[in-house]
Amino acid sequence: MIEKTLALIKPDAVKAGFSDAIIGHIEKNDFTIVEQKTVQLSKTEVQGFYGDEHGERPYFEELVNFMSSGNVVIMVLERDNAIKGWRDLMGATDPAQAEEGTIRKLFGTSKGNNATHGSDSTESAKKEIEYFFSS
Ligand code: IDP
Ligand code: MG
Repeated sequence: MIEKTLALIKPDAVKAGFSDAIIGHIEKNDFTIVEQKTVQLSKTEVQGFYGDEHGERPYFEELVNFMSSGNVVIMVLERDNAIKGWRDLMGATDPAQAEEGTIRKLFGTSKGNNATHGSDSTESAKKEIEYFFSS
């Protein structure tokens, strides 16, 4: 089934100059980038994005500071089975646990600084795409 998912290149990877390489992996895996913008998120925008799910977690403040620390590349990816396909291509949350060849293994440095984000379900994909690309 053709789906859309939200993908985000996090500030660690943008700062390290990995954006083009990550986009190369995306294109090589047959995703179409249907929306793309580069922005620096405010703390309030990050809290709005992650707060419902992670607001009570001990790492939440670190996550908000990190995600607002520099530019991010926010994309909508379209493909057959895009949601799971992008999660698989990213690999596990902790780069140390991620499989060889995955984006987080290649470009992430810690569980927090893990290079990319991807929606984890149909509902979150819809919500996250609307959060950044409604208008
Ligand atoms: P996911 O990005 O693979 O869906 P989640 O568990 O939903 O992983 O966590 C969202 C984001 O919060 C992670 O990608 C990571 O940047 C950050 N995070 C999760 N757990 C930790 C942690 O234990 N320490 C620091 N940051 C974390
Ligand atoms: Mg998640």
